[in-house]
Amino acid sequence: KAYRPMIYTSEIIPENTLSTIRCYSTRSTVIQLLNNIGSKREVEQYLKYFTSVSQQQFAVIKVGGAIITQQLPQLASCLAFLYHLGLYPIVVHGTGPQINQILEGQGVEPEYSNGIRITDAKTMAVVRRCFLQQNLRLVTALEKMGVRARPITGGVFQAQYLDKEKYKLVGHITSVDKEPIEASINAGALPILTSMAETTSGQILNVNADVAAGEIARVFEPLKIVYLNEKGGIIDGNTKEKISVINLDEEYEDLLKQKWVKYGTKLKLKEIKALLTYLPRSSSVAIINVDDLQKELFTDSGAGTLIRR
Ligand code: X2W
Repeated sequence: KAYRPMIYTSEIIPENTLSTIRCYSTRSTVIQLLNNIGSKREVEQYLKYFTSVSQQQFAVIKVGGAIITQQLPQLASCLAFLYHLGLYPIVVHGTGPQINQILEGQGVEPEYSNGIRITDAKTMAVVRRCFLQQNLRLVTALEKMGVRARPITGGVFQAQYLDKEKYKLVGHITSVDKEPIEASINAGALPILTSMAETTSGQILNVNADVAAGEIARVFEPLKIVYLNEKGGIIDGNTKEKISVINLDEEYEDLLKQKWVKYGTKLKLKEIKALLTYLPRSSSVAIINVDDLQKELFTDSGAGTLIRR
């Protein structure tokens, strides 16, 4: 049986939780957060729902590289909150902005096609370094909050070259090994994944983190799929307003024809469309800001952009 450090079930949430939590130094965060979100009844209802499945099926959370730079404390405390409730999201992170910063520092213009980085060997060295650095940053920030976190920087994504001529060292994921992730969760540690993949002959390839997170969601079929971005959702390029819901069955074709839907946004939407077509109809993807994570998980109203079929 998988190890859960703490589960607050319906008996303890309303009355006794707060006193139980105080035994732990980081638990004050939990108290604060519980007070910030929804009613206790709502929180309790969602906790029951989230603990009704196996631990690895709670959530997949994709963290954009920009979040690690701009909102690391908020991110770490959100993940700590979940961890201390006994909820273990599978975290997949990117590192796009950090790669670009280093490349620009070297006088190299980052090159993309369709939102995918063209990754030559020199660029791949930067990609790898950034992934390892940002992974360590995230894991360290979590450990400082009393969270056991396991860096998983390889051994999960098997890949082939997406198009060696065009993109060079970029992978198309062909299979996902669940074992390192399950082992981490069973050992009571949050799995923190980079989106690097490898070929059968051991060549490391670069994969877009949105795509890799989608592949993880495909194999684990979690209750929640969350993409954290700094904009807190998808912003309509014409109205400049946040889109609250996208119903893919009705809106996808039109959306893809919009001029503002390009590069990373287009890639993200395509990935999410493929994922939700594959998963049960009840599945949805939320694109939100890290500050709204609790609200998204524990209240009916949610936050950011919800994508469903
Ligand atoms: C991405 C991987 C990092 C990533 C890249 O090199 O930028 C490809 O495009 P964000 O921060 O989530 O955008 N890989 C092939 O996706 O990071």
